[in-house]
Amino acid sequence: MQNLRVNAERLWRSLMEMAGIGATAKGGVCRLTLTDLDRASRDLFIKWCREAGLAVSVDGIGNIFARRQGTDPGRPPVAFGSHLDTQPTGGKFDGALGVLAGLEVMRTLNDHGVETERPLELVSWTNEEGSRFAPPMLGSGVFCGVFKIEEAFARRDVDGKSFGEELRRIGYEGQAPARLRPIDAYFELHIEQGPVLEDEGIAIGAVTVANGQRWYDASVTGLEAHAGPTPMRRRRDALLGASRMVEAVNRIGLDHEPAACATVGFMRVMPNSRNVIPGRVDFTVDLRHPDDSRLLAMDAALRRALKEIAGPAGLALDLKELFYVPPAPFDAECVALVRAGARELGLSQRDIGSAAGHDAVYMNKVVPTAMIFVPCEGGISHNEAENISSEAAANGADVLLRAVVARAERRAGGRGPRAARH
Ligand code: HGY
Ligand code: MN
Ligand code: MN
Repeated sequence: MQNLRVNAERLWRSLMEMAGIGATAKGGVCRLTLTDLDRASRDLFIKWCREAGLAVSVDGIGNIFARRQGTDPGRPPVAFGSHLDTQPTGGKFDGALGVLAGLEVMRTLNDHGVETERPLELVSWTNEEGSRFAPPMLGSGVFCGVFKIEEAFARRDVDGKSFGEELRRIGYEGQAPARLRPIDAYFELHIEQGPVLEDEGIAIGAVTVANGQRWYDASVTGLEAHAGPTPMRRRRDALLGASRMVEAVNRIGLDHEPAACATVGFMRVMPNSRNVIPGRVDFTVDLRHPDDSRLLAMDAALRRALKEIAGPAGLALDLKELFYVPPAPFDAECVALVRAGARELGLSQRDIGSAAGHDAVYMNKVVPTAMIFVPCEGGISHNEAENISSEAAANGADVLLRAVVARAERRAGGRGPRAARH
């Protein structure tokens, strides 16, 4: 194991080929969940898994599992993976790195004839991003029992298409039960999506906690009216009210700095006509914090602020909390395997928190889980300019390889790993 390294060129080729599915003119990727492009990426991933001799199964919510048998097939598998769906102006590596580095781990073990006692399972989760169908992490959420599959199937996109219809349309409503089964541990490699590792010149982040999140849908209703004859003081302008609310959301984030985040990322103005005073505005709110009590304080501040803006302006406010996930400290034993992998490779490392949500956040509720971060250029992500070096991709995959094999080889009772058999 000591000298085992992934094939960095092969990993990079796979990343670039996958990035070609949904490639945008600006060098990013738009591969929204359950679209034809998502289907194409799934088909390619499954083709590669089968070429690597993995047994592929798809569950009822479209999660894809690719299994490498262990010498003791009855033991719960060590799982690892991420997601292939992207944001509308996403990058090549958010999600895809974790899935394809996992595939590279399987290919590398095959190349060197390494067997592991516990089986290994590579996972590609459905709808991690939550951009087309909110809330996010629906595939892992159903698997981990956070959502009922019926709830997921009923979710609709902005065009009114349902999750269930679209999953069936792309042919990925699988036969395997979409529910938890015995899994020994879960690891997820992901780009940091923030600036810390790059700023500090550090190669590997051992993720110790994922921030809590609260997502909301807000609707502000005023009165559509003619932009000309309607006197300024007689207006009930929904967009003016919503604009003040956006400012209030930003203020809440600043009031809880440095660990807080508060974002309005989506807004729909109706009727969105230049000479009509907007009668209704729908928008989203995304609050995050590593401390649950601070996140709750941000929630209270949000409800208060929006009400105080809507009332005097004669606007009706409807605020629904769509999604809440508490902060998630990861499993100490699994995090220690990430640190040990980086140490064995002589890579610089630090503990770090995740301000982004990941499928690992839900897996962490039900099995021992840890994440590995690698730096991304400028800390930029959810942006077509998202970029990493081939070296960072290989570093992350090499740490993933070590953590997964060490976990799969650990003897009962948590004692250290046996030497993996070649
Ligand atoms: O929103 C998130 O943190 C993740 O990218 N879905
Ligand atoms: Mn992601
Ligand atoms: Mn993302």
